[in-house]
Amino acid sequence: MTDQTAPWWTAATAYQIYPRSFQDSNGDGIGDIPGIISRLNHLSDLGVGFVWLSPVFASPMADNGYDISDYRDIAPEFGTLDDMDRLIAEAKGRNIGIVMDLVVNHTSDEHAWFHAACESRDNPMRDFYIWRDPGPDGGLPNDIQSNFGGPAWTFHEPTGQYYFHLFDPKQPDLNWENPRVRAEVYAMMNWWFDRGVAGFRMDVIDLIGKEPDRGITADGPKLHDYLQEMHQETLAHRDVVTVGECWSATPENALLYCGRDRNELSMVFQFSHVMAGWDETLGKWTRKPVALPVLKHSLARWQEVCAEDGWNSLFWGNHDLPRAVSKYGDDSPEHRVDSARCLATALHLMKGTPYIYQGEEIGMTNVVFERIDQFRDVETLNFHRIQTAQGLSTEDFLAGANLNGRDNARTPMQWSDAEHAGFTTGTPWIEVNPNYRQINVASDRASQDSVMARYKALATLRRNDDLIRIGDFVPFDLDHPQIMAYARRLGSQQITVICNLSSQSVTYDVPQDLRLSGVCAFTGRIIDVASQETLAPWEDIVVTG
Ligand code: TEU
Ligand code: CA
Repeated sequence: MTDQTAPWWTAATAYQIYPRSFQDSNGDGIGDIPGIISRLNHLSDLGVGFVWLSPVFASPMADNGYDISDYRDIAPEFGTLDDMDRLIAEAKGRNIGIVMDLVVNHTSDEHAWFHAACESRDNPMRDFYIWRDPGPDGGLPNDIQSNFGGPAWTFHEPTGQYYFHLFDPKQPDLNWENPRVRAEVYAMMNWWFDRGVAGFRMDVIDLIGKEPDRGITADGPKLHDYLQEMHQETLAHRDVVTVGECWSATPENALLYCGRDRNELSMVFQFSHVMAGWDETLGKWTRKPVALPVLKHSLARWQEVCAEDGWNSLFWGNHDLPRAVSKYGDDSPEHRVDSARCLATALHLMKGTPYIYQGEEIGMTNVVFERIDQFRDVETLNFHRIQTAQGLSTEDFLAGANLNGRDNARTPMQWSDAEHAGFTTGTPWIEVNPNYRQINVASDRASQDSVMARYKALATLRRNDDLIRIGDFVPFDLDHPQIMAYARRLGSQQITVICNLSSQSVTYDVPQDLRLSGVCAFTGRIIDVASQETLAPWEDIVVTG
């Protein structure tokens, strides 16, 4: 049974495509839009409701497209505007919305606006970006650091000022205080809505209210004024989905974005469960295992925050993060499939919109690179330079990069056991993970017990059953080191979810409230959840009654 009045995206399972690595159609080794179109049946087979498409706009690709030089054109290596229109239409024909990536914290330094801004201090577009005179000592205006390492200020010789960039120098930050910038962004968004896109994922949107002079980058004082205005100018009265990437979102400010009466975003990506796995001082470039109770408390807290109002996004990974099965599961041959399935179950039966990052649906693993020249990512290469200059050995750096770097999860989609995993007939832009002969879509499709079969079953449950979509989330035993257990409840219906998120078998004393006789949501078998259950490594028990 489903409630027809709720927004469509509350019943949808989302899928993120990183276009460069999804499917190449012309043998240049780079994934492209015609390639995506040729794989749409894979997505409809999985039961995907909308696709978050990482940037395909015109770009010099300093950050693989997160540096846009023209918001109204497509990068030639990805295709043309016609290809994009065709993708939107073909996806729509399969009931799949295309959600584009709105990268408006910054542009490329090759955007026409930045070219104009660089011409002179009194160019009418100068104020599209953030310029400051050198500091009193003639150096940097202040000590804000870029997320990609080094100062957030780069000196522009010809005009004698510094410009501000929270990412690479090739990604100058837009000046959101300038109403003309905001008007340009809204016009561009409406232009894409008129072309039929189903919404936007908003890149680092919590940074647009920055006040660099006061050292404020995330969650600035004007952030929500801008988001309210954006809603008014673009989203109001459109039946679209929006998800803001907000590294600074906390349980305390989450509802400012996605509360019912706020008129801002459908939901945010928050990262507390991700950052729980980062070292306080060394950041993500070092090993820090996340204890399961920490992870569960974080996820449960967010379920609680959005219990009555707002909406959660649910994700293990994306193009910036390690592969789910390698980070949270066990990617050894013995446990890979079971752990990928169990992680999917644990995440997708919570309340919110689940996001599958391409390849996660077949349990793709982190690639292990041995040399720095195998890496492509600007962030990894910058930090390699910085940290080895500070004395870290390349070997130690590589160990960290293999665990938490961004190229981990950017290797090509593994479609089959054919050469280059069926991704390209040419030379892929980044090496294919050599395990593609064992791990690929073709082999998963052939098996009923595959990771992919589980993702498909989970998407079907969410689409068809209000218990999964809007049922209350009730967690149990949050401090248990191996078991993740919860119930979802709606009226007199309950689903019990018990996952052994470990590589050891566990005997679990099942709380009274989780004991249930009913049917297994995946097999249809009748199950009685007893007072004590022994679960094999990465086994799950999912019963509805
Ligand atoms: O990521 C935001 C961001 O802050 C990341 O750099 C993040 O800190 C890091 O990757 C964590 O591992 C977004 C995009 O998702 C990313 O791909 C872009 O590089 C970045 O914005 C700049 O647009
Ligand atoms: Ca191509």
